[in-house]
Formats: sequence, C-alpha cells, structure tokens
Amino acid sequence: MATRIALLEAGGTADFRQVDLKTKRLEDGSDFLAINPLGQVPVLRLENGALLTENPVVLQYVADRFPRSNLASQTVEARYCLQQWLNFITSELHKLVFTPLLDPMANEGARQYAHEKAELRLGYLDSHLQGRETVLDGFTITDAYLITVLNWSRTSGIDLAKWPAIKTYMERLLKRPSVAKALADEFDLHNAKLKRKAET
Ligand SMILES: N[C@@H](CCC(=O)N[C@@H](CS)C(=O)NCC(=O)O)C(=O)O
Repeated sequence: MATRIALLEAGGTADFRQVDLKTKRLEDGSDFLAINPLGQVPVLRLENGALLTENPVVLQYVADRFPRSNLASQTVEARYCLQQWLNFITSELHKLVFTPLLDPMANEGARQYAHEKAELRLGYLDSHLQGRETVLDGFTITDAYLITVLNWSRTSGIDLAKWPAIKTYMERLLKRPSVAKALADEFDLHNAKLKRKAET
C-alpha cells in the first residue's frame, strides 16, 4: 500500500503481483519464499532483475527513481532526517505496535505489550504532528508509509481519539487522491480474493 501510494504520487508504474501471505504463494501458484525467504511484502524487482525488500528501502528507491516528485529530500542532512522517520515508522510503529495487534497468532500478552508500547510512541508522533500537515515539509514517502500504518488503527483496536493531531493528520491524508486510490485498489483486490476463496 505504501509503495502503491508512492508510485501514484510519482506517476510511476509497476507490474503488481498479489501474494497470499498465509500460503506464501503468488497468484500463479508459485512459491513466494523463493523470492523473499522472509515471506514478506513489499518486494520490488528492478529493471536489472535485482530484488529490493524492506519498506524504507523500497520507498526510497521509488522516490529516487522519480526525483522530480520530491518524495524524498535529496540533501544529505535532510535525507538523514527522512530516514530517521522511516525507521521510526517501520520499527517502532509497524513492527512493534501494529504487527502484534493485527496478527491472529499473537496472544493476549503480545497484544497487551503492543498497546503499552503504543502510548509513548503515538504520543511522540502526536506532538510532532501538531500544527503540521505532513511528517516533513511537503508530502514525502514518510507520509505514504505512515498513513498506511495508521490506517490499521481501524482494525487493530487502537483508538486515535487520544491523539488528536494524529487523528486530524489521518483524516486529511485519507482524502489525498493517491491515498484514496491506493486504498480503493487494495480494497478491490482484497474483495476479489475473498470472492475467489468463497468459490473454491
Ligand atoms: N520489515 C519489513 C516488514 C514488512 C511486513 O511486515 N509486511 C507484512 C505485510 S504489512 C507481511 O508481509 N507480513 C507477512 C509475514 O510477516 O509473514 C518491511 O519493512 O518491509
């Protein structure tokens, strides 16, 4: 979803392949673990055949491939700041807070732990977003990633009412055309998958 948003913002294209994250199979039945042994998305295959994984890396590749989109700062100091936010989103929010809340295999202890960790991290994010429309100056890949992760609050039992700046940020970004389209595309794919499952 984050890569989809970044590509829409950049006006770029990719040949998307759907992965069943439970069975680790692609739509043609081939083994996804042969592509990414970790069995995780996103994976981006470049024109030269090389594979890139890990959201912060895939997103920076898209931004750098389309520099005129201004999706990532090009100066060294500003790039470190952007990487700091990408790392915060990926390690502190995505994996530490949201993954245990979304994973049906997580037990009650794991969920409780994630909720406890959420307090400090979402409080920190809320302070940063006060008076800001985007994470950095102007829409960047940090926003593409952050809105993707925050959108999971709707199904993970995280009530954003406690963090008004995050709530406002999320409501605004969900209306952004690239975000709305990426969400709608992913929703359609999800529904098509459910329909296929019901038919088998
Ligand atoms: N560290 C990876 C994590 C990616 C990740 O957790 N992706 C989820 C989907 S949002 C996934 O593929 N989960 C399946 C699994 O972990 O088995 C990254 O930043 O790209």
